[in-house]
Amino acid sequence: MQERLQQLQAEALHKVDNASGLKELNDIRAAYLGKKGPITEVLKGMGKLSAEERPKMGALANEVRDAITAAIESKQQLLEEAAVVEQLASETIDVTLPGRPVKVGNHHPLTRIIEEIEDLFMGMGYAVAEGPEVEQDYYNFEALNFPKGHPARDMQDSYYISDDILLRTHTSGVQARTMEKNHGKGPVKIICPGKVYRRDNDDATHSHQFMQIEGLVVDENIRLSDLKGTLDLFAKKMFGEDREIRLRPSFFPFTEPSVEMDISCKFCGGTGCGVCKDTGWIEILGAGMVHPNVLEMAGYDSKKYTGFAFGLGIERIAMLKYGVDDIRHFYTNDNRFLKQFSVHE
Ligand code: FA5
Repeated sequence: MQERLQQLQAEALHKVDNASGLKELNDIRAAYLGKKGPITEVLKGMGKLSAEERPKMGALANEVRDAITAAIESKQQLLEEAAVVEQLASETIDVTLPGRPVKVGNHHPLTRIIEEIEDLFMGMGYAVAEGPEVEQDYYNFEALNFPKGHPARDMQDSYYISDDILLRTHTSGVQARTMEKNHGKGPVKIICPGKVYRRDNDDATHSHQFMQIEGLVVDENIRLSDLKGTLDLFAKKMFGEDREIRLRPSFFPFTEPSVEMDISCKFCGGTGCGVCKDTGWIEILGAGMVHPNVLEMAGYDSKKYTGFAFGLGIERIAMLKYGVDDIRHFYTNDNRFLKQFSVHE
């Protein structure tokens, strides 16, 4: 019996030594130390031993079990440590590798122009106002001195939703809304950026949907020279001192007198090209002194108050400032175009 136990110990220790994985080690444990294992089997023969030998064999069997258990435990520790080392090696991150570049977006060129113009006018004490894009005929036309059937309505071919509701053709409706809210009292000094819609044919300088910024100043003693000075300052800040500007007499039912402002064409230097339709000039805004009828309709005493207003096309300004030769580039969202305006590259 003693020999058999020693043989089992040597056999088990050899297998433990050669075990290459935790599963194999568990199988050895079950095979040698389990209830149906060979050691238990050997011990069943204890009854045949003398009373003297029995405790010796019992003690030897315990020693054999303890030796196999200790060998399994230390091997288990070795295998677990090896597994951790292997896992760490396979998950190693090389922190010295350069990172992948993160693409950073940028503001749309039209947003940049709006923000620049807002900053400029806010610096002169203007507040920023808003108005609805789906507008009542009253604010888009009637309150601006365009009665129903007035031929000047044809200047702005409109998208009507019902007889009285349309997509606003200009931001000038905000003039009427703002003055009405003030109940004919006190000064008004606002700009209003926003989208407008017209049934214009799309070409290099026209779009059926575009953006405008409206400006309105109403107070006592506001004169045409105030308008001229404001537009002059605006043009110089936006385009630089060297660009030529001209004011032409024009007509809008809601201003009297009315003017339009042109800037010399950046693409041909004023000699004439496809973009400026061979005129050498590009129109960027309409303006004028607020018509007394418009002041009165909004509740202002036109003998006491006067005002000026202007409405500029944001795309046209962006075209001139950035040298974009076709308005449609602003709407196609072509990344090759947009990323030229990135401040990050
Ligand atoms: C108006 O819309 C007037 N409401 C402007 C105004 C405001 C006059 C206050 C007097 C007082 P006009 O239709 O000219 O005016 O348009 C103003 C500007 O919008 C033009 O100078 C031009 O820069 C731009 N614009 C007009 N039509 C288009 C279009 N189809 N596509 C792109 N820009 C346009």
